[in-house]
Amino acid sequence: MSTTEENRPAGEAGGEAARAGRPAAADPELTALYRDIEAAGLRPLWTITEQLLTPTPRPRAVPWLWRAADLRPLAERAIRLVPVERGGERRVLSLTNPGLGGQPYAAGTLWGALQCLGPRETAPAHRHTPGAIRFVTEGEGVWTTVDGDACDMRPGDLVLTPGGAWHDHANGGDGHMYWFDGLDLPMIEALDAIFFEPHPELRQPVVGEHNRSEREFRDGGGTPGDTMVAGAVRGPLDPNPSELLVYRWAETDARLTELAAASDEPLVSLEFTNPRSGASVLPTLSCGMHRVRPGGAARPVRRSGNRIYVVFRGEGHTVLDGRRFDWTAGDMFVVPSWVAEEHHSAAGADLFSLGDDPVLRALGVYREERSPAAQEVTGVFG
Ligand code: 1HN
Repeated sequence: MSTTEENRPAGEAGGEAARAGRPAAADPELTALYRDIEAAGLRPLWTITEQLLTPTPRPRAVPWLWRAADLRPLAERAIRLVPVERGGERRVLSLTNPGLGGQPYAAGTLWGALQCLGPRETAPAHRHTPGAIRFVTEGEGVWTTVDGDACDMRPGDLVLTPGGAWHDHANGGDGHMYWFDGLDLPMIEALDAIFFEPHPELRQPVVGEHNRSEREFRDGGGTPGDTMVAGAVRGPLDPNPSELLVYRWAETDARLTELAAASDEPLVSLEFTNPRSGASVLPTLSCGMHRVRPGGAARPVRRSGNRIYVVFRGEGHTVLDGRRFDWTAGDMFVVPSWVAEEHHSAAGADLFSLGDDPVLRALGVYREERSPAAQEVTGVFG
């Protein structure tokens, strides 16, 4: 690059001010340049480089935790007071990250929420481009119908509603039911690719017996080993969602037990996979389950991309960038990109996770970093 008279900053002292967009008062030409750049609808990159190109990710979302003790009674009151109807579509309380300026998102790329249904209620059938997953925390009697396949839901089950699939939730029982909803909605919104369509009927027709995808998978010779991997998916990427729509807790639990027996790590993890390709369950979202061994203290790890955790069983705490987040069953917390996380549990615990990492991997921008030393705890959340 050449340094000519034209682009050399005017004098030593003036250079820094000029780059920062703070023209020295004595330089009317530079003042006029910045005024005219702004008036032309332009921004000079040299004044904003450092805020755009940060050494590591600076997510606007902050580490945060929502307690079951708050979520659960509010959902119960909503069941009593707010009907589930067309227009509103769903009785859902969204995890709203205080770093995101009031947007109803848990993190910049992820929607997380608690959804609930009362006795005999139906959340109306619709479809949209964002993909979703459900992780059941409590209750029974609800099935989610996905393109005609009624998938029964029980605690610990994972149910997929891929982008574009018709879906409704029906409670055929007399109890209340609660589950975690995770969606790629903020990501699809950022891509300006939201499409939504209500189904002409409240409930779409159910085709045949319940749990068709599960039965077809079994009848085709599929085994639980095809539905999850130890650790996390590293290999294939798949633009298609899994055709298997339900991952049952009994199988997840059995696999975690097996993994824990075969290792002395403080934490064992599995990721649910698309059995056809071995990729993540949806092209945009990964789902995992993590068992913290009694007395377990996992080593810190940071990853690019966002994650939401749902505490399924047990209690413990997670250290996020030096702050301790205490949790118990039903709590939900978010780990924004590149925040160091470290899980602990005295009596053992099971955590469900939702991540956006398939997208980062597809784009070649995924990174993770492990550290051998526990973080120093300098604060406590809440
Ligand atoms: C949705 O369709 C569901 O189908 C849940 O249960 C949560 C959040 C935003 C947009 C669509 C559901 C949602 C959603």
